[in-house]
Amino acid sequence: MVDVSEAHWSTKRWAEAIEARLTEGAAGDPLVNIRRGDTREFDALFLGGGAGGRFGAAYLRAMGGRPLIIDRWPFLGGSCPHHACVPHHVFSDVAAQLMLERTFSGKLWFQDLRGKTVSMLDIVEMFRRGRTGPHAFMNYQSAEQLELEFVLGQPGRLLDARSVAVGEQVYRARNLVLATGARARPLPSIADGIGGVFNYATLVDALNYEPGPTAIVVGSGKTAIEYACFFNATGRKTFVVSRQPPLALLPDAETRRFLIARMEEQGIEFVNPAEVVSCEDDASGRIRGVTLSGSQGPRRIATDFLFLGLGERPNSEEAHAVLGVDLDDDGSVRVDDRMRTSVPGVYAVGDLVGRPMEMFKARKGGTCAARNIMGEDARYQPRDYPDFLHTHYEVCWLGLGEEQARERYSNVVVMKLPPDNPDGHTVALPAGDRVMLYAMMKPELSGFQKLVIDGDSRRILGAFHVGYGAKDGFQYLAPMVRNGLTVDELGEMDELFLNPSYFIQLCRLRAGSRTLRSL
Ligand code: FAD
Ligand code: COM
Repeated sequence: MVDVSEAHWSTKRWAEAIEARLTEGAAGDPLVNIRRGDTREFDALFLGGGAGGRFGAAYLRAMGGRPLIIDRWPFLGGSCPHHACVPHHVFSDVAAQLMLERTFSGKLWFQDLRGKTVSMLDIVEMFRRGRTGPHAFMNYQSAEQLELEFVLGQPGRLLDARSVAVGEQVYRARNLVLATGARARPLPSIADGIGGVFNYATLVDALNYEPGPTAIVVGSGKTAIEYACFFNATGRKTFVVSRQPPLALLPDAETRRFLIARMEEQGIEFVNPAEVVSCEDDASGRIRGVTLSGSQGPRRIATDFLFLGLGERPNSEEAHAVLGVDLDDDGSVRVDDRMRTSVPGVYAVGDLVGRPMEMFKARKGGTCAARNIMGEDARYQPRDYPDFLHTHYEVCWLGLGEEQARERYSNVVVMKLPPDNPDGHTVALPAGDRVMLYAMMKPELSGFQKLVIDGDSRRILGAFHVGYGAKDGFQYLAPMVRNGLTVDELGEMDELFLNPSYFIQLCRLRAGSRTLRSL
Protein backbone atom coordinates (compact mmCIF):
# COMPACT_ATOMS: atom_id res chain seq x y z
CA MET A 1 0.00 0.00 0.00
CA VAL A 2 1.01 3.60 -0.58
CA ASP A 3 0.22 5.77 2.45
CA VAL A 4 -0.72 9.26 1.21
CA SER A 5 -2.23 10.50 4.47
CA GLU A 6 0.62 12.94 5.15
CA ALA A 7 1.42 13.70 1.52
CA HIS A 8 -0.86 16.71 0.83
CA TRP A 9 -0.40 16.34 -2.92
CA SER A 10 -1.14 19.19 -5.31
CA THR A 11 -3.46 18.60 -8.26
CA LYS A 12 -0.35 18.21 -10.44
CA ARG A 13 1.07 15.51 -8.19
CA TRP A 14 -2.31 13.74 -8.07
CA ALA A 15 -2.50 13.88 -11.87
CA GLU A 16 0.88 12.15 -12.18
CA ALA A 17 0.00 9.51 -9.59
CA ILE A 18 -3.40 8.74 -11.17
CA GLU A 19 -1.97 8.49 -14.69
CA ALA A 20 0.78 6.16 -13.45
CA ARG A 21 -1.77 4.02 -11.63
CA LEU A 22 -4.10 3.83 -14.65
CA THR A 23 -1.15 2.66 -16.75
CA GLU A 24 -0.22 -0.01 -14.18
CA GLY A 25 -3.81 -1.30 -14.21
CA ALA A 26 -4.81 -3.79 -11.55
CA ALA A 27 -1.21 -4.30 -10.48
CA GLY A 28 -0.77 -1.10 -8.43
CA ASP A 29 -0.81 -0.97 -4.63
CA PRO A 30 -3.79 0.84 -3.10
CA LEU A 31 -3.45 4.54 -2.33
CA VAL A 32 -4.43 4.78 1.32
CA ASN A 33 -5.45 8.03 2.94
CA ILE A 34 -6.41 7.09 6.50
CA ARG A 35 -5.49 9.50 9.25
CA ARG A 36 -2.71 8.07 11.39
CA GLY A 37 -3.50 8.13 15.07
CA ASP A 38 -7.27 8.51 14.63
CA THR A 39 -8.67 5.55 16.53
CA ARG A 40 -12.38 6.39 16.09
CA GLU A 41 -14.55 3.71 14.55
CA PHE A 42 -15.76 4.49 11.00
CA ASP A 43 -19.42 5.49 10.91
CA ALA A 44 -19.78 4.22 7.36
CA LEU A 45 -17.84 2.45 4.64
CA PHE A 46 -18.79 3.80 1.22
CA LEU A 47 -18.13 1.05 -1.34
CA GLY A 48 -17.73 3.19 -4.47
CA GLY A 49 -16.49 6.77 -4.53
CA GLY A 50 -18.50 8.12 -7.47
CA ALA A 51 -21.10 10.87 -7.20
CA GLY A 52 -23.18 8.89 -4.69
CA GLY A 53 -20.34 7.67 -2.49
CA ARG A 54 -18.28 10.86 -2.59
CA PHE A 55 -21.15 13.22 -1.82
CA GLY A 56 -22.48 10.88 0.86
CA ALA A 57 -19.07 10.64 2.51
CA ALA A 58 -18.50 14.40 2.27
CA TYR A 59 -21.85 15.11 3.90
CA LEU A 60 -21.30 12.59 6.64
CA ARG A 61 -17.87 14.05 7.34
CA ALA A 62 -19.33 17.60 7.34
CA MET A 63 -21.81 16.41 9.97
CA GLY A 64 -18.92 15.34 12.19
CA GLY A 65 -18.92 11.64 11.31
CA ARG A 66 -16.11 9.44 10.04
CA PRO A 67 -16.58 7.90 6.57
CA LEU A 68 -14.16 5.74 4.61
CA ILE A 69 -14.46 5.48 0.82
CA ILE A 70 -13.18 2.42 -1.01
CA ASP A 71 -12.92 2.60 -4.81
CA ARG A 72 -11.29 0.31 -7.34
CA TRP A 73 -10.18 3.30 -9.43
CA PRO A 74 -7.24 5.48 -8.35
CA PHE A 75 -9.44 8.58 -8.42
CA LEU A 76 -12.69 9.68 -6.83
CA GLY A 77 -15.73 10.95 -8.74
CA GLY A 78 -16.50 7.59 -10.39
CA SER A 79 -17.94 7.26 -13.88
CA CYS A 80 -18.74 10.94 -14.37
CA PRO A 81 -15.24 12.28 -15.04
CA HIS A 82 -13.93 9.00 -16.45
CA HIS A 83 -16.38 7.89 -19.10
CA ALA A 84 -19.89 9.33 -18.57
CA CYS A 85 -20.99 12.98 -18.05
CA VAL A 86 -17.69 14.68 -18.77
CA PRO A 87 -16.91 12.99 -22.11
CA HIS A 88 -20.60 13.22 -23.03
CA HIS A 89 -20.42 17.00 -22.56
CA VAL A 90 -17.11 17.19 -24.46
CA PHE A 91 -18.60 15.28 -27.40
CA SER A 92 -21.83 17.30 -27.29
CA ASP A 93 -19.80 20.54 -27.36
CA VAL A 94 -17.97 19.16 -30.38
CA ALA A 95 -21.29 18.28 -32.06
CA ALA A 96 -22.71 21.79 -31.48
CA GLN A 97 -19.52 23.45 -32.72
CA LEU A 98 -19.28 21.26 -35.82
CA MET A 99 -22.94 21.81 -36.71
CA LEU A 100 -22.29 25.55 -36.61
CA GLU A 101 -19.18 25.18 -38.75
CA ARG A 102 -20.89 22.88 -41.25
CA THR A 103 -23.94 25.15 -41.51
CA PHE A 104 -21.83 28.19 -42.33
CA SER A 105 -19.07 26.36 -44.23
CA GLY A 106 -17.25 28.78 -46.53
CA LYS A 107 -19.20 31.81 -45.24
CA LEU A 108 -17.77 34.67 -43.13
CA TRP A 109 -14.62 33.28 -41.47
CA PHE A 110 -15.77 29.64 -41.43
CA GLN A 111 -13.57 26.98 -43.03
CA ASP A 112 -15.17 24.78 -45.65
CA LEU A 113 -16.14 21.49 -44.01
CA ARG A 114 -18.49 20.36 -46.79
CA GLY A 115 -17.90 16.68 -47.51
CA LYS A 116 -15.11 16.49 -44.94
CA THR A 117 -14.79 14.12 -42.00
CA VAL A 118 -12.93 15.14 -38.87
CA SER A 119 -10.94 12.65 -36.80
CA MET A 120 -12.94 10.96 -34.06
CA LEU A 121 -9.82 9.31 -32.73
CA ASP A 122 -8.16 12.71 -32.19
CA ILE A 123 -11.19 13.94 -30.24
CA VAL A 124 -11.34 10.81 -28.08
CA GLU A 125 -7.59 11.00 -27.42
CA MET A 126 -7.94 14.69 -26.53
CA PHE A 127 -10.54 13.72 -23.93
CA ARG A 128 -8.40 10.83 -22.64
CA ARG A 129 -5.55 13.25 -21.98
CA GLY A 130 -7.79 15.97 -20.59
CA ARG A 131 -9.69 13.86 -18.08
CA THR A 132 -6.63 13.67 -15.87
CA GLY A 133 -7.49 17.22 -14.76
CA PRO A 134 -10.96 16.37 -13.37
CA HIS A 135 -9.55 13.15 -11.86
CA ALA A 136 -6.81 15.03 -10.04
CA PHE A 137 -9.18 17.72 -8.82
CA MET A 138 -11.54 15.12 -7.33
CA ASN A 139 -8.73 13.61 -5.23
CA TYR A 140 -7.31 16.99 -4.25
CA GLN A 141 -10.68 18.38 -3.19
CA SER A 142 -11.60 15.18 -1.34
CA ALA A 143 -8.32 14.92 0.57
CA GLU A 144 -7.41 18.55 1.18
CA GLN A 145 -10.70 20.44 1.28
CA LEU A 146 -13.25 17.83 2.36
CA GLU A 147 -10.84 15.88 4.60
CA LEU A 148 -12.11 12.57 3.36
CA GLU A 149 -10.38 9.29 4.10
CA PHE A 150 -10.14 6.75 1.30
CA VAL A 151 -8.55 3.61 -0.10
CA LEU A 152 -8.21 3.83 -3.90
CA GLY A 153 -6.95 1.75 -6.78
CA GLN A 154 -8.10 -1.74 -5.78
CA PRO A 155 -11.59 -3.29 -5.64
CA GLY A 156 -13.27 -3.82 -2.32
CA ARG A 157 -14.64 -7.29 -1.55
CA LEU A 158 -17.80 -7.46 0.55
CA LEU A 159 -17.35 -9.73 3.58
CA ASP A 160 -20.49 -8.93 5.55
CA ALA A 161 -22.81 -6.02 6.34
CA ARG A 162 -20.05 -4.21 8.26
CA SER A 163 -16.80 -5.19 6.55
CA VAL A 164 -15.05 -4.84 3.22
CA ALA A 165 -11.66 -6.31 2.29
CA VAL A 166 -9.14 -4.65 -0.01
CA GLY A 167 -6.54 -7.31 -0.73
CA GLU A 168 -5.67 -8.76 2.68
CA GLN A 169 -6.71 -5.66 4.60
CA VAL A 170 -10.19 -5.64 6.20
CA TYR A 171 -12.03 -2.38 6.92
CA ARG A 172 -15.00 -2.25 9.29
CA ALA A 173 -17.66 0.35 10.13
CA ARG A 174 -20.99 0.77 11.89
CA ASN A 175 -22.77 1.00 8.51
CA LEU A 176 -22.19 0.17 4.87
CA VAL A 177 -23.24 2.34 1.93
CA LEU A 178 -23.24 0.51 -1.39
CA ALA A 179 -22.48 2.94 -4.22
CA THR A 180 -21.05 0.69 -6.93
CA GLY A 181 -22.88 2.28 -9.89
CA ALA A 182 -23.96 0.57 -13.10
CA ARG A 183 -22.45 -0.64 -16.36
CA ALA A 184 -23.48 -0.55 -20.02
CA ARG A 185 -25.84 -3.28 -21.19
CA PRO A 186 -24.36 -5.45 -23.98
CA LEU A 187 -26.03 -6.54 -27.20
CA PRO A 188 -27.05 -10.08 -26.31
CA SER A 189 -24.50 -12.54 -27.78
CA ILE A 190 -24.48 -11.41 -31.45
CA ALA A 191 -21.58 -8.98 -31.06
CA ASP A 192 -19.56 -11.05 -28.56
CA GLY A 193 -15.84 -11.04 -29.30
CA ILE A 194 -16.15 -8.73 -32.33
CA GLY A 195 -13.90 -5.67 -32.47
CA GLY A 196 -15.17 -2.19 -33.37
CA VAL A 197 -18.20 -2.55 -31.06
CA PHE A 198 -18.24 0.12 -28.38
CA ASN A 199 -20.27 1.54 -25.55
CA TYR A 200 -19.74 4.87 -23.74
CA ALA A 201 -17.02 3.35 -21.53
CA THR A 202 -15.04 1.36 -24.08
CA LEU A 203 -15.21 4.20 -26.61
CA VAL A 204 -13.05 6.43 -24.43
CA ASP A 205 -10.89 3.64 -23.04
CA ALA A 206 -10.30 1.48 -26.10
CA LEU A 207 -10.85 3.31 -29.41
CA ASN A 208 -7.51 2.93 -31.22
CA TYR A 209 -8.37 3.36 -34.91
CA GLU A 210 -10.06 5.97 -37.04
CA PRO A 211 -13.62 4.77 -37.71
CA GLY A 212 -14.67 4.76 -41.38
CA PRO A 213 -17.48 6.72 -43.04
CA THR A 214 -20.44 4.96 -41.41
CA ALA A 215 -21.44 4.72 -37.74
CA ILE A 216 -24.29 2.61 -36.44
CA VAL A 217 -25.83 3.40 -33.08
CA VAL A 218 -28.20 1.00 -31.36
CA GLY A 219 -30.67 2.52 -28.90
CA SER A 220 -33.14 5.36 -28.63
CA GLY A 221 -32.40 7.01 -25.26
CA LYS A 222 -30.08 9.76 -24.10
CA THR A 223 -26.71 8.09 -24.63
CA ALA A 224 -27.67 6.70 -28.05
CA ILE A 225 -28.90 10.07 -29.33
CA GLU A 226 -26.09 12.12 -27.79
CA TYR A 227 -23.33 9.94 -29.22
CA ALA A 228 -25.13 9.59 -32.60
CA CYS A 229 -25.13 13.39 -32.94
CA PHE A 230 -21.42 13.47 -32.15
CA PHE A 231 -20.55 10.78 -34.71
CA ASN A 232 -22.76 12.51 -37.28
CA ALA A 233 -21.19 15.91 -36.64
CA THR A 234 -17.73 14.48 -37.32
CA GLY A 235 -18.98 13.82 -40.85
CA ARG A 236 -19.97 10.15 -40.62
CA LYS A 237 -23.18 8.79 -42.05
CA THR A 238 -24.95 7.76 -38.85
CA PHE A 239 -27.80 5.30 -38.48
CA VAL A 240 -29.78 5.09 -35.24
CA VAL A 241 -31.37 1.66 -34.97
CA SER A 242 -33.98 1.05 -32.29
CA ARG A 243 -37.06 -0.94 -31.41
CA GLN A 244 -38.73 2.18 -30.00
CA PRO A 245 -39.10 5.57 -31.67
CA PRO A 246 -36.27 7.89 -30.63
CA LEU A 247 -36.57 10.31 -27.71
CA ALA A 248 -39.66 8.67 -26.21
CA LEU A 249 -38.45 9.94 -22.83
CA LEU A 250 -39.15 13.55 -23.89
CA PRO A 251 -42.83 14.16 -23.10
CA ASP A 252 -43.81 16.67 -25.81
CA ALA A 253 -44.49 15.54 -29.39
CA GLU A 254 -43.83 18.92 -31.02
CA THR A 255 -40.45 19.27 -29.31
CA ARG A 256 -39.57 15.71 -30.36
CA ARG A 257 -40.59 16.44 -33.97
CA PHE A 258 -38.47 19.60 -34.05
CA LEU A 259 -35.45 17.67 -32.79
CA ILE A 260 -35.84 14.69 -35.07
CA ALA A 261 -36.31 16.94 -38.12
CA ARG A 262 -33.10 18.84 -37.24
CA MET A 263 -31.15 15.60 -36.72
CA GLU A 264 -32.40 14.25 -40.05
CA GLU A 265 -31.36 17.48 -41.79
CA GLN A 266 -27.88 16.90 -40.38
CA GLY A 267 -27.92 13.49 -42.09
CA ILE A 268 -28.86 11.09 -39.28
CA GLU A 269 -31.05 8.21 -40.45
CA PHE A 270 -33.45 6.70 -37.91
CA VAL A 271 -34.31 3.05 -38.51
CA ASN A 272 -37.19 1.84 -36.32
CA PRO A 273 -38.77 -0.34 -35.28
CA ALA A 274 -35.73 -2.45 -36.08
CA GLU A 275 -33.01 -4.44 -34.41
CA VAL A 276 -29.57 -5.77 -35.17
CA VAL A 277 -29.86 -9.50 -35.81
CA SER A 278 -26.29 -10.30 -36.80
CA CYS A 279 -22.82 -8.79 -37.06
CA GLU A 280 -20.07 -9.83 -39.47
CA ASP A 281 -16.39 -9.32 -38.82
CA ASP A 282 -13.37 -9.13 -41.12
CA ALA A 283 -10.13 -11.14 -41.04
CA SER A 284 -8.78 -8.94 -38.21
CA GLY A 285 -11.89 -9.57 -36.11
CA ARG A 286 -13.29 -6.06 -36.52
CA ILE A 287 -16.91 -5.53 -37.46
CA ARG A 288 -17.54 -4.96 -41.17
CA GLY A 289 -21.32 -4.97 -41.34
CA VAL A 290 -24.58 -5.56 -39.55
CA THR A 291 -27.89 -7.03 -40.64
CA LEU A 292 -31.04 -5.40 -39.36
CA SER A 293 -34.53 -6.80 -39.24
CA GLY A 294 -37.49 -4.50 -38.94
CA SER A 295 -40.73 -3.23 -40.35
CA GLN A 296 -39.06 -2.45 -43.70
CA GLY A 297 -37.59 -5.97 -44.02
CA PRO A 298 -33.98 -7.12 -43.65
CA ARG A 299 -31.23 -4.63 -44.43
CA ARG A 300 -27.44 -4.89 -44.41
CA ILE A 301 -25.26 -1.89 -43.65
CA ALA A 302 -21.49 -1.93 -44.03
CA THR A 303 -19.64 -0.34 -41.13
CA ASP A 304 -16.49 -0.70 -39.05
CA PHE A 305 -18.04 1.05 -36.04
CA LEU A 306 -21.02 0.00 -33.93
CA PHE A 307 -22.01 1.89 -30.79
CA LEU A 308 -24.37 0.43 -28.21
CA GLY A 309 -26.53 2.82 -26.22
CA LEU A 310 -28.78 0.24 -24.62
CA GLY A 311 -28.97 1.61 -21.09
CA GLU A 312 -27.28 0.37 -17.97
CA ARG A 313 -27.42 -2.50 -15.54
CA PRO A 314 -26.77 -1.87 -11.81
CA ASN A 315 -23.61 -3.48 -10.36
CA SER A 316 -25.62 -5.31 -7.72
CA GLU A 317 -24.57 -8.96 -8.10
CA GLU A 318 -21.99 -9.11 -5.30
CA ALA A 319 -24.21 -7.28 -2.80
CA HIS A 320 -27.04 -9.67 -3.56
CA ALA A 321 -24.87 -12.79 -3.38
CA VAL A 322 -22.87 -11.88 -0.24
CA LEU A 323 -25.26 -9.73 1.78
CA GLY A 324 -28.60 -10.93 0.40
CA VAL A 325 -29.95 -7.43 -0.36
CA ASP A 326 -33.26 -7.55 -2.23
CA LEU A 327 -33.18 -6.59 -5.91
CA ASP A 328 -35.85 -5.30 -8.28
CA ASP A 329 -36.51 -6.98 -11.64
CA ASP A 330 -34.05 -4.69 -13.45
CA GLY A 331 -31.25 -5.73 -11.06
CA SER A 332 -31.34 -2.52 -9.03
CA VAL A 333 -30.97 -2.71 -5.26
CA ARG A 334 -34.31 -2.05 -3.60
CA VAL A 335 -34.23 0.81 -1.10
CA ASP A 336 -36.76 2.75 0.93
CA ASP A 337 -36.92 6.54 0.98
CA ARG A 338 -34.11 6.63 3.56
CA MET A 339 -31.86 4.67 1.16
CA ARG A 340 -32.01 1.60 3.42
CA THR A 341 -31.73 -1.80 1.75
CA SER A 342 -33.45 -4.93 3.05
CA VAL A 343 -30.37 -5.66 5.20
CA PRO A 344 -30.13 -3.64 8.43
CA GLY A 345 -27.24 -1.15 8.48
CA VAL A 346 -26.74 -1.44 4.71
CA TYR A 347 -27.71 1.51 2.49
CA ALA A 348 -27.56 1.83 -1.30
CA VAL A 349 -27.43 4.93 -3.49
CA GLY A 350 -26.89 6.17 -7.04
CA ASP A 351 -27.17 4.18 -10.27
CA LEU A 352 -27.10 1.02 -8.18
CA VAL A 353 -30.68 1.71 -7.07
CA GLY A 354 -32.00 2.21 -10.61
CA ARG A 355 -33.71 5.04 -12.45
CA PRO A 356 -33.34 7.90 -12.87
CA MET A 357 -29.61 7.34 -13.36
CA GLU A 358 -28.56 10.97 -12.99
CA MET A 359 -25.98 12.83 -10.97
CA PHE A 360 -28.45 14.73 -8.82
CA LYS A 361 -30.07 11.50 -7.71
CA ALA A 362 -26.74 9.84 -6.89
CA ARG A 363 -25.50 12.83 -4.91
CA LYS A 364 -28.78 13.47 -3.07
CA GLY A 365 -29.16 9.76 -2.31
CA GLY A 366 -25.66 9.70 -0.82
CA THR A 367 -26.48 12.72 1.30
CA CYS A 368 -29.76 11.16 2.45
CA ALA A 369 -27.99 7.96 3.53
CA ALA A 370 -25.37 9.99 5.41
CA ARG A 371 -27.99 11.98 7.30
CA ASN A 372 -29.81 8.83 8.37
CA ILE A 373 -26.57 7.20 9.47
CA MET A 374 -25.87 10.29 11.56
CA GLY A 375 -29.22 9.99 13.30
CA GLU A 376 -31.46 12.32 11.26
CA ASP A 377 -34.75 11.17 9.76
CA ALA A 378 -33.98 12.18 6.17
CA ARG A 379 -36.03 11.02 3.19
CA TYR A 380 -35.49 11.25 -0.55
CA GLN A 381 -37.47 10.11 -3.54
CA PRO A 382 -36.65 11.64 -6.91
CA ARG A 383 -39.78 13.18 -8.43
CA ASP A 384 -40.80 16.25 -10.46
CA TYR A 385 -37.21 16.85 -11.45
CA PRO A 386 -36.07 18.79 -14.52
CA ASP A 387 -34.36 16.81 -17.26
CA PHE A 388 -32.06 17.38 -20.22
CA LEU A 389 -30.19 15.72 -23.04
CA HIS A 390 -28.07 16.78 -25.96
CA THR A 391 -28.67 16.41 -29.65
CA HIS A 392 -26.56 18.92 -31.57
CA TYR A 393 -28.45 21.23 -29.21
CA GLU A 394 -28.97 21.31 -25.47
CA VAL A 395 -32.54 20.18 -24.76
CA CYS A 396 -34.18 20.89 -21.36
CA TRP A 397 -37.60 20.11 -20.08
CA LEU A 398 -39.76 19.82 -16.98
CA GLY A 399 -43.34 18.95 -16.13
CA LEU A 400 -46.04 17.94 -18.58
CA GLY A 401 -45.91 17.87 -22.37
CA GLU A 402 -48.79 19.47 -24.28
CA GLU A 403 -50.59 16.15 -24.95
CA GLN A 404 -50.29 15.04 -21.32
CA ALA A 405 -51.58 18.41 -20.16
CA ARG A 406 -54.58 18.25 -22.52
CA GLU A 407 -55.48 14.83 -21.11
CA ARG A 408 -55.63 16.29 -17.59
CA TYR A 409 -56.74 19.90 -18.04
CA SER A 410 -59.60 21.32 -20.13
CA ASN A 411 -58.11 24.76 -20.84
CA VAL A 412 -54.48 24.32 -21.89
CA VAL A 413 -52.66 27.36 -23.26
CA VAL A 414 -49.23 27.24 -24.89
CA MET A 415 -46.70 29.99 -25.51
CA LYS A 416 -43.95 29.14 -27.95
CA LEU A 417 -41.24 30.33 -30.29
CA PRO A 418 -41.07 30.29 -33.22
CA PRO A 419 -44.80 30.87 -33.65
CA ASP A 420 -46.84 28.70 -36.01
CA ASN A 421 -46.64 30.51 -39.33
CA PRO A 422 -49.24 29.74 -42.02
CA ASP A 423 -46.78 30.01 -44.93
CA GLY A 424 -44.06 28.13 -43.06
CA HIS A 425 -41.76 31.16 -43.02
CA THR A 426 -39.36 31.03 -40.08
CA VAL A 427 -38.55 34.18 -38.17
CA ALA A 428 -35.29 34.88 -36.35
CA LEU A 429 -36.68 33.70 -33.03
CA PRO A 430 -35.79 32.34 -30.60
CA ALA A 431 -32.53 34.25 -30.63
CA GLY A 432 -30.02 34.31 -27.80
CA ASP A 433 -26.56 33.26 -26.73
CA ARG A 434 -24.95 30.75 -29.11
CA VAL A 435 -27.81 30.87 -31.64
CA MET A 436 -27.42 34.45 -32.96
CA LEU A 437 -25.67 33.37 -36.16
CA TYR A 438 -28.43 30.88 -36.86
CA ALA A 439 -31.06 33.53 -36.10
CA MET A 440 -29.53 35.88 -38.68
CA MET A 441 -28.53 33.46 -41.42
CA LYS A 442 -30.46 30.21 -40.89
CA PRO A 443 -33.37 31.03 -38.55
CA GLU A 444 -34.97 27.59 -38.73
CA LEU A 445 -31.96 26.30 -36.79
CA SER A 446 -32.17 28.80 -33.93
CA GLY A 447 -34.17 26.53 -31.63
CA PHE A 448 -37.58 25.91 -30.19
CA GLN A 449 -39.25 26.64 -26.87
CA LYS A 450 -42.62 26.11 -25.34
CA LEU A 451 -44.49 26.76 -22.11
CA VAL A 452 -47.52 24.63 -21.27
CA ILE A 453 -50.02 26.40 -19.00
CA ASP A 454 -53.31 25.64 -17.28
CA GLY A 455 -55.39 28.59 -18.54
CA ASP A 456 -57.80 28.36 -15.60
CA SER A 457 -55.37 28.44 -12.67
CA ARG A 458 -52.72 30.24 -14.80
CA ARG A 459 -50.13 27.79 -13.43
CA ILE A 460 -47.18 26.60 -15.49
CA LEU A 461 -47.52 22.87 -16.19
CA GLY A 462 -44.52 22.22 -18.41
CA ALA A 463 -41.56 23.88 -20.11
CA PHE A 464 -39.42 22.80 -23.09
CA HIS A 465 -36.29 24.40 -24.50
CA VAL A 466 -34.12 23.53 -27.49
CA GLY A 467 -31.11 25.78 -27.89
CA TYR A 468 -28.21 26.49 -25.58
CA GLY A 469 -27.78 27.91 -22.12
CA ALA A 470 -31.16 27.22 -20.50
CA LYS A 471 -30.07 24.29 -18.31
CA ASP A 472 -29.26 26.44 -15.28
CA GLY A 473 -32.60 28.22 -15.54
CA PHE A 474 -34.48 24.93 -15.61
CA GLN A 475 -32.83 23.85 -12.36
CA TYR A 476 -34.32 26.86 -10.58
CA LEU A 477 -37.59 26.88 -12.52
CA ALA A 478 -38.45 23.30 -11.53
CA PRO A 479 -39.06 23.91 -7.79
CA MET A 480 -41.01 27.08 -8.58
CA VAL A 481 -43.26 25.17 -10.98
CA ARG A 482 -43.67 22.47 -8.34
CA ASN A 483 -44.79 25.17 -5.91
CA GLY A 484 -47.43 26.52 -8.30
CA LEU A 485 -45.62 29.22 -10.34
CA THR A 486 -48.12 31.22 -12.44
CA VAL A 487 -47.87 33.12 -15.70
CA ASP A 488 -48.27 36.33 -13.72
CA GLU A 489 -45.39 35.53 -11.35
CA LEU A 490 -43.14 34.49 -14.21
CA GLY A 491 -44.02 37.72 -16.06
CA GLU A 492 -42.91 39.70 -12.98
CA MET A 493 -39.34 38.33 -13.08
CA ASP A 494 -36.43 40.31 -14.53
CA GLU A 495 -35.10 38.87 -17.78
CA LEU A 496 -31.44 39.27 -18.74
CA PHE A 497 -32.28 39.95 -22.36
CA LEU A 498 -31.46 38.27 -24.76
CA ASN A 499 -32.23 35.42 -22.44
CA PRO A 500 -32.00 31.90 -23.90
CA SER A 501 -35.59 31.07 -22.98
CA TYR A 502 -38.17 33.79 -23.65
CA PHE A 503 -40.57 32.50 -21.00
CA ILE A 504 -40.52 35.64 -18.81
CA GLN A 505 -41.35 38.13 -21.53
CA LEU A 506 -43.86 35.88 -23.30
CA CYS A 507 -45.74 35.57 -20.00
CA ARG A 508 -45.59 39.33 -19.46
CA LEU A 509 -47.07 39.95 -22.92
CA ARG A 510 -50.14 37.91 -21.98
CA ALA A 511 -50.37 38.44 -18.21
CA GLY A 512 -52.60 41.50 -18.55
CA SER A 513 -55.50 39.48 -20.00
CA ARG A 514 -58.01 37.86 -17.68
CA THR A 515 -58.53 35.07 -20.19
CA LEU A 516 -55.23 33.59 -21.21
CA ARG A 517 -54.71 32.87 -24.89
CA SER A 518 -51.93 30.94 -26.57
CA LEU A 519 -49.04 32.88 -28.04
P1 FAD B 1 -20.47 5.78 -10.35
O1 FAD B 1 -20.07 7.17 -10.58
O2 FAD B 1 -20.40 4.84 -11.51
O3 FAD B 1 -19.55 5.25 -9.17
C1 FAD B 1 -19.49 3.91 -8.84
C2 FAD B 1 -18.10 3.69 -8.29
O4 FAD B 1 -18.05 2.39 -7.68
C3 FAD B 1 -17.01 3.72 -9.35
O5 FAD B 1 -16.06 4.69 -9.01
C4 FAD B 1 -16.43 2.31 -9.32
O6 FAD B 1 -15.04 2.27 -9.54
C5 FAD B 1 -16.76 1.87 -7.91
N1 FAD B 1 -16.85 0.42 -7.70
C6 FAD B 1 -17.71 -0.45 -8.30
N2 FAD B 1 -17.49 -1.68 -7.78
C7 FAD B 1 -16.52 -1.57 -6.84
C8 FAD B 1 -15.87 -2.47 -5.98
N3 FAD B 1 -16.19 -3.76 -5.93
N4 FAD B 1 -14.91 -2.00 -5.17
C9 FAD B 1 -14.58 -0.69 -5.18
N5 FAD B 1 -15.16 0.20 -5.99
C10 FAD B 1 -16.12 -0.23 -6.80
N6 FAD B 1 -25.84 12.29 -15.40
C11 FAD B 1 -26.05 13.62 -15.33
O7 FAD B 1 -26.65 14.09 -14.36
N7 FAD B 1 -25.63 14.46 -16.33
C12 FAD B 1 -25.00 13.98 -17.44
O8 FAD B 1 -24.64 14.75 -18.33
C13 FAD B 1 -24.78 12.59 -17.55
N8 FAD B 1 -24.17 12.08 -18.62
C14 FAD B 1 -23.99 10.74 -18.70
C15 FAD B 1 -23.40 10.22 -19.85
C16 FAD B 1 -23.24 8.87 -19.98
C17 FAD B 1 -22.63 8.31 -21.22
C18 FAD B 1 -23.64 8.00 -18.92
C19 FAD B 1 -23.44 6.53 -19.02
C20 FAD B 1 -24.20 8.50 -17.76
C21 FAD B 1 -24.39 9.88 -17.65
N9 FAD B 1 -24.97 10.43 -16.52
C22 FAD B 1 -25.21 11.76 -16.46
C23 FAD B 1 -25.32 9.59 -15.36
C24 FAD B 1 -24.24 9.71 -14.27
O9 FAD B 1 -22.98 9.47 -14.82
C25 FAD B 1 -24.52 8.69 -13.17
O10 FAD B 1 -25.85 8.83 -12.72
C26 FAD B 1 -23.58 8.85 -11.97
O11 FAD B 1 -22.24 8.82 -12.39
C27 FAD B 1 -23.86 7.75 -10.96
O12 FAD B 1 -23.03 7.89 -9.85
P2 FAD B 1 -22.79 6.63 -8.89
O13 FAD B 1 -22.00 7.13 -7.74
O14 FAD B 1 -24.06 5.95 -8.64
O15 FAD B 1 -21.95 5.63 -9.77
C1 COM C 1 -18.20 14.95 -10.65
C2 COM C 1 -17.99 13.79 -9.77
S1 COM C 1 -17.40 14.76 -12.21
S2 COM C 1 -18.62 14.10 -8.22
O1 COM C 1 -20.07 13.97 -8.25
O2 COM C 1 -18.26 15.48 -7.80
O3 COM C 1 -18.05 13.13 -7.28
